[in-house]
Amino acid sequence: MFSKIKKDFPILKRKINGKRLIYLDNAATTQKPIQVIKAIEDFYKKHNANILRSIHTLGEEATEMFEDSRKKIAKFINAKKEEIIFVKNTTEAINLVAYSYGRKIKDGNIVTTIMEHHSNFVPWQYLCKTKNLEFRVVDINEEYFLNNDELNSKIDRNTKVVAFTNASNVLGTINDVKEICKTAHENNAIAVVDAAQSVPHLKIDVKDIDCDFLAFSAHKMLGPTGVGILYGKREILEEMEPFLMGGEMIKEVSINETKWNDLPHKFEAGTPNIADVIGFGKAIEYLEKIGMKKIRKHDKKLTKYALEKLNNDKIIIYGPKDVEKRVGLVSFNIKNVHSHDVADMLDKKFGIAVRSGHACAMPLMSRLKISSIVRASFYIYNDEKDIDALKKALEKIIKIFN
Ligand code: C6P
Repeated sequence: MFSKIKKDFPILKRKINGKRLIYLDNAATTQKPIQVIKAIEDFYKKHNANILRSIHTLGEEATEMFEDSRKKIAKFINAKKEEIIFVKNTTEAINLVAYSYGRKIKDGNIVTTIMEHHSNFVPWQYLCKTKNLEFRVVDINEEYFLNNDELNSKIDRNTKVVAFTNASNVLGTINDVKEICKTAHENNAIAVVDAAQSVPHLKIDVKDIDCDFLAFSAHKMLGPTGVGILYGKREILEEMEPFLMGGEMIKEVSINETKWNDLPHKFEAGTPNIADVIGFGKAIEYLEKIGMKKIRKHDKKLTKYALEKLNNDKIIIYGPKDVEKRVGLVSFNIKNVHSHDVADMLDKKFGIAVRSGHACAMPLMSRLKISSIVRASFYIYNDEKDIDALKKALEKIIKIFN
């Protein structure tokens, strides 16, 4: 099945610097299948109208298609449709929580971890600074897992929010979300899960995890850019004040007062990214047709293969050894060669796209005592041949630089 998937992705036919494109930058954003591209085109060609406003045929069609996507996404993570809020990306989803929920916090501490992407670090650090709250950061151990003892001691009765990633975009480490949410709740804190790198790879069930908030981006799972999802528990969202104010998030406005709209619209001010939300619905359909279990199996197979193939005394690999405990990405450095030089050469000489740099995780870079990494990240259209090509190219780069 996975061998046939490539044909659905037109961009994979491209040549880069005369070579077949080998796309290994999926943790940054994945490529889009023709089904998603066509769904967006079809919307603009046949159904384009604003939603929830106009009672004409196009308006009703657009609203139905948009809300249908919301239902698909809700089902995908086992949430209720009114618990799915459309934003523009994971970053905005987390900022919404830090701003709207954060506004109610008066004292105490917020716990996060050293392996966070800046999106789940900076908003909390800023909230702590502006509200005079204590900002606590849990470290990792030598095996690249969160330090459990430290986690359990840093979360205490004064903790208001535990904000942590389900899977690290640098290490690949999968954290025990269920257990961390439980610890947060035992201390009357809420749990905010950054699922940007987990929802594309793992079957996520928000009821089973029992998180209070979960954030992810469509563009990292075959969907378009400009669409993010914030899942929030209904009872918590009901109590929160809106983040942005304007059209469609109101029920009634007078000179003296405004009544907020019902969920989820209370948090969706203004015209949303209608076409791309509909495109994301198609991406969910595509992933479900393959099945998240199969996607995870493929992911583990490629990660295991990559870890074996990149085993070289000139290459330093970061992240857990056990593929059961990591998502489909491998970060590494070639000794004495800057990550940007490696990435540049992979692109220019071999047509291989990888990410290089600090990967928006500067606190983690400092912790690892490095300034940057090279990262190869996989998705459903990658195969062993792509990794073989990466291995060969890296061996040549090692020779050139030595
Ligand atoms: N990481 C990467 O190359 P946005 O940009 O808002 O869609 O996603 C932000 C984000 C939040 N959390 C994690 C764990 C992430 O990996 C990302 C995005 C990309 O690693 C772009 S920096």
